[in-house]
Amino acid sequence: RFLGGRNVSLIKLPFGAGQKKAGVEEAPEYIMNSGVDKDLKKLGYNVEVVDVPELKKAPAEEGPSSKQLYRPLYVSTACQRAKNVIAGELSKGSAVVNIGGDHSLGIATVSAVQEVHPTSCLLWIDAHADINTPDSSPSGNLHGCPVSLVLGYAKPVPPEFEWVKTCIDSGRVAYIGLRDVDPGERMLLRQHNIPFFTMHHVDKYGIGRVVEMAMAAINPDNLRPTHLSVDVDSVDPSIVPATGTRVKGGLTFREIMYICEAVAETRTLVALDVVEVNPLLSDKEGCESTISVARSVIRTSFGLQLV
Ligand code: 4U7
Ligand code: MN
Ligand code: MN
Ligand code: MN
Repeated sequence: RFLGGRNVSLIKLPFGAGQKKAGVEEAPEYIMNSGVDKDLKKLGYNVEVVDVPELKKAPAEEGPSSKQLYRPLYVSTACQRAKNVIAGELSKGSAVVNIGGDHSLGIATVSAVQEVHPTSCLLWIDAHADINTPDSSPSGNLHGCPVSLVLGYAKPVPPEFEWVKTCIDSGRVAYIGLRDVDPGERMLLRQHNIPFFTMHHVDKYGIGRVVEMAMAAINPDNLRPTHLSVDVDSVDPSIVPATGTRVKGGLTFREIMYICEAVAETRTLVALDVVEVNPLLSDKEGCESTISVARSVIRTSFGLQLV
């Protein structure tokens, strides 16, 4: 019942204006060069590499913005473009790997996945909940807001994002890895009863039961296609230092691998996001370690090859 069949499109999304640190737009090149295409071919997939280089080009004018948001026009334009490319690949019946780039691209990835696979569930692996509304955002950075936009919680919607549909409901979204959640975000999570598993829960129950509970909440019988969105800052900064918003006490290498294995086992994966790698924020060794985790996430989510 593997929904993506044997075709996978690796989509390079060199975009970083959802936050303020330069370098995250360089990540797709580094991640691709690590050999993820060969990994997937070895697993028996037909692989297509799709680049969206125009995401690097900022629009000439940002225009006066409401809400104190950072570069909303650029983020909106890039996400609209990325959404169309991703939806095009999904429409061919392929699974997609969305290689970011910062997590504001979640606006594009969720919009595309929900358009083509409208019943799919979303598993968001992150130190952060990324559910700030433009009003609640402490930073103005849109990589902290994608979930609120696709759930329709951003009210009023900033004019730049009027194209974004409320495309998923809270019953199909779950989080694992949280450990840095803002007050406005906590309120929304509670108010809408969104299942979230923090690092405290991972310690308390173990990753096995946490993944079981998360998937039971959003995809109980594996009847839904699954969209797995991996922010690499979910993983502990000791092995993933090359990322913009590090938070101590993250997932171990085995814990992130376990999540990917469990999703692979469901045979329901249609979309995987790997975002927030910033090769410029660490030394050579830290950068290699980070890229290697990103590569392992991709390989493992598309196939169990433990022994
Ligand atoms: B990421 C933050 F305030 N919540 O909104 C914000 F702590 O995609 C961080 O998960 C957001 O890396 C991090 O700016 C976004 C902050
Ligand atoms: Mn994060
Ligand atoms: Mn994130
Ligand atoms: Mn981050």
